[in-house]
Order: sequence, then C-alpha cells, then structure tokens
Amino acid sequence: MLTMKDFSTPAVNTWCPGCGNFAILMTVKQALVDLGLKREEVVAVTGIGCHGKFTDYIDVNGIHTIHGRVLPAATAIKLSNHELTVMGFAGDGDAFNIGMGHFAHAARRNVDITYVIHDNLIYGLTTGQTSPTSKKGFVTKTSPRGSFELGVNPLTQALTSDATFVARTFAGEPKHMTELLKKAIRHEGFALVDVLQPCVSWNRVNTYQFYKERVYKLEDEGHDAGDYKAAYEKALEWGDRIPIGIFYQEQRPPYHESFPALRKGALVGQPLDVDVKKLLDEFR
Ligand SMILES: Cc1ncc(C[n+]2csc(CCOP(=O)(O)OP(=O)(O)O)c2C)c(N)n1
Ligand code: SF4
Repeated sequence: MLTMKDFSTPAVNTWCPGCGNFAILMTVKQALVDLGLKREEVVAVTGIGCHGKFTDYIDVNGIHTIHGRVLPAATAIKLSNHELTVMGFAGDGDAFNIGMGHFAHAARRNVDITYVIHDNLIYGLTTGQTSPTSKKGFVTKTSPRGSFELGVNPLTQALTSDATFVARTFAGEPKHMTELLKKAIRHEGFALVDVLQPCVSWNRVNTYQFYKERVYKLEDEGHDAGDYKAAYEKALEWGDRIPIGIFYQEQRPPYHESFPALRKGALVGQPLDVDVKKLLDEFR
C-alpha cells in the first residue's frame, strides 16, 4: 500500500505560506492513499493559476494544460482510457470565466471525472483581480469601487447543468475534505467539489476566520442529498451560515458508457484497425 510520501515530488513548493492549496494537496493525497489507488491509475489535469502548480507537487500522471481548458483535456483522457481515475483541478477564474462553457457540457454529459475548484474568489497568480466567483461589492485592484457584477455560484451552476455530484468543502476542515474527496472520486459521473480555499495574499475578506465563523455541515442537519430542490435551496445559502457537504447526488450512466466503441474495453487497449502509416503519409 502506498503512503502520502509516495505521492510527493521533489519540486520546491512556491505557494504562499498558509495558502489553502496546501490543504487541498494534502487531502487529495490522503484520499488516494485511503482508496488504495496507485500513481499510474490516476491523472491530474490542471489549468493556469496558482492551483495549476498542483501537477508539479503530486506524483501521478499529470497534464498542466492551458487556462480554462481543464475539462476538454480531462474528457479526452477519460474517453481514451476510461479505466483511469481522472481528476481536474481548476481555479475559480479558470473554471468560470474562460472555462464556463466546458463546465455545463461536461456536467450534462456526466463525464466521469472529479472536478476540484480551488475557489479563492479572486485571481491568485495574477496578483489579486476580481474573479467570476467574487461577490458583488468585492474590492480589488480591478474593482476599486467594488465589483458591479453578481458572483457565479458554482453549486447552482452545477445543479442547473445536471451534474450528478455537487459538493462543497473548506480548506480549514481537512478531515471533511478528505472524506468528501473520496466520495467524489468513487462517484461514477461528473463530481464537482467546490473548495473554499483562502488566498492569504490577496483576499482579505474570505479568510480562514471568515469561514470558521460561518461554515456548517449539511450532514449534521439531516440534509437529503437525493432532494434536488432542497439542494438548490441550500446552494443559495451564503451569509451568516455557509453550508458544506454533499448538496446533491444521483446515479446516471457516465458518458463513456454510451459509446459503443468503448464497450470492448478502453480505447487505448484496442487494436488499431487503420493503417496509421498510410494516414500519416497523406500529410507528407
Ligand atoms: C487564455 C489566457 N487568458 C488569461 C491568462 C492570464 N491568467 C493566468 S492565471 C489567470 C487567473 C488566475 O485565477 P484563477 O483561475 O482563479 O486561479 P488561481 O491563481 O487563483 O489559483 C489568468 C487570467 C492566461 N494565462 N491565459
Ligand atoms: S497568491 Fe493566493 S492562491 Fe496563490 S499561492 Fe498565494 S495565497 Fe495561494
């Protein structure tokens, strides 16, 4: 059995001390250990942003793709080899600005991936601009009078896009995050895990203290994750109380099961019945 150390890399970590990304990295490793997954069975796909360095710091197959394109890359990987455990890691900017269109389609198709949002409600890497999930009135260098726009709500977006697993956790609750990640990875279908991830350098509003005073666990209050309407209502709650946990879960066949060609097994293991040389010669 592997340990967390086996999932570590020698790369020097350049995240700011105290960043919520450390807890995400630690709990993902713990979840993989607990699930008994091997490094070669897992693929991590990251976008561009502080979260994007994730692939440097975890020893699994990895692709650090371009900004906003985590989901197309992750979908392609899953369809090429659906036996792999595919995880996407995106910033809130990455996922809900340039990546927004991909989100709705991956969710409605029920692509079997776990999509972790490092939701710090700000652009971290580019030094603190308003992000799509920033709340209305949020002051940054690009919104000095406060953002005029309503923030995107990742959970209601996921619910209205027919995602089959919709959850939120908090980087200050590592045990909760580990258990939630394990359920998301085991879920067969599109699993959104929105992580409240304090950015200690640029977001001075949504701090660890801010969340500690507000978060509560849905499982402590008897929430029924099979009830779509109740999930939607809970997803709208953001104020003195902020819920974390599994908002919604349903079973629906994952995307790859609909492809007749994949019923014979993973594409990557199937014999090529095309003459590749002839095909390549056409491009000479
Ligand atoms: C196509 C493209 N547009 C814009 C950028 C510039 N850019 C790099 S990271 C980033 C946003 C970072 O914020 P977020 O996605 O929330 O990630 P974080 O750094 O907070 O983890 C932007 C706009 C880029 N690299 N590529
Ligand atoms: S800028 Fe923010 S998100 Fe990026 S590493 Fe530092 S604390 Fe983390």
